[in-house]
Amino acid sequence: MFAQLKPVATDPILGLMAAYREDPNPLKVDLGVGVYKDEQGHTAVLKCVKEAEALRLKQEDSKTYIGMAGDPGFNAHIEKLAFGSSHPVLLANRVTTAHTPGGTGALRVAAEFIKRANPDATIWVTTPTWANHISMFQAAGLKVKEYAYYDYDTKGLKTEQMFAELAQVPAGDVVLVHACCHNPSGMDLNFEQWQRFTELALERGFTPLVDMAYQGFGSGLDEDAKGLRYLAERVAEMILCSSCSKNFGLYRERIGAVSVVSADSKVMELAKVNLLSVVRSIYSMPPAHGAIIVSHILDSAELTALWHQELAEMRDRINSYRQLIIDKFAAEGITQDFSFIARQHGMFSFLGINKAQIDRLREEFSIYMVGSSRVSIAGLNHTNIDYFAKAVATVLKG
Ligand code: PLP
Ligand code: TYF
Repeated sequence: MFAQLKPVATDPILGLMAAYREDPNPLKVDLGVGVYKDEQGHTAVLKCVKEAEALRLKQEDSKTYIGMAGDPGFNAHIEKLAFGSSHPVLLANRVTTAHTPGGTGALRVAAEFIKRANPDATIWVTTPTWANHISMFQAAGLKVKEYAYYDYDTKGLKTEQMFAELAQVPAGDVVLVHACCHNPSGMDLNFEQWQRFTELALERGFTPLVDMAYQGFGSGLDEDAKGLRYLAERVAEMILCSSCSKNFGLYRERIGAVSVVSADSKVMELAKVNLLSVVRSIYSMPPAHGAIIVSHILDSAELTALWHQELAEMRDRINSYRQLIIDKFAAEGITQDFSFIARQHGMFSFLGINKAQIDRLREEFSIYMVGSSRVSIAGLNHTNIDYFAKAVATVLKG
């Protein structure tokens, strides 16, 4: 029966990762996958993580199963980190959280949970969005539709079109919004736009699903969550999917969380049993390691301070390269306007170059970026930035 299987397209981002690995060119530059790299081009384990792991090794006295919701200590921490410690939804006991295998696990659990609550729900995603969003929601049997978001011409948002389209979303549907550091465009909602989004959610009766994979990578931990906190204060229901892959550098440990906000604590209990039943039907219980590491860090004032420092270092490095790209491009005589790169946030921006130029960068210069011209800025460093700017100048000249 396996011979009857049909071939499937592989994830182009992960394919790019493999192609880069195999490229023998010593000058090769990886601007593909969204993984933080330091000035040495290395994705190091954070110092706070190393310390927490040492602590875990010393303290752990059992490997018995944890519950379906995962580590309660982690779940309490992640709620406070996302919503802020005294958010009304937390004080009113309206939130239930399960830790999940990565942000991806959180999104898949959320999708199955939505399917249970409203099997007819359509989930609306930004154009464009992370490709996995669409395939994951469809795999869970949800219908997916898109709403206008990034404007490839102005390199900003299609603000009015976006709100006009959201004003047509029927009650009972779900609208996915990126909390910060939009993947793939780097273009985020400003606070006023979060307010308008909130108004529409209330008016239309759709349920927001906030995906926060990059808290702390945009402007700061609290700043990046400001919009979702405002939204959560006003809507009766929403879902938040968060990830510790980027901000704790725990990618391969697969740690994230799904938090369901309900109208009151009674509905929250109903949401909780359903959420856990979804979890049980997929993987019973999540892996513990990543959650315990994060808990150890957030339990300790000292490790938390170290984490804040390391997170700020990653954020500041990316932000400084946003400006440096613009400066280096100008120095290479590029006259095209790239100032938008400094107005965007997080790991990614679209360069806005065409397919032939992207192919030439890969084939002639071993510079790898996603086919949409999305670049992962952390792949740049003092050793390769001039090479990159020169190569872009060359392909832009044609
Ligand atoms: N959501 C978005 C927008 C992402 O870019 C990612 C990937 O980094 C995720 C969710 C899930 O990340 P992970 O499953 O690695 O935690
Ligand atoms: O968009 C990115 O590069 C990150 C990492 O299947 C990623 O979100 C990419 C593809 C994938 C899982 C993670």
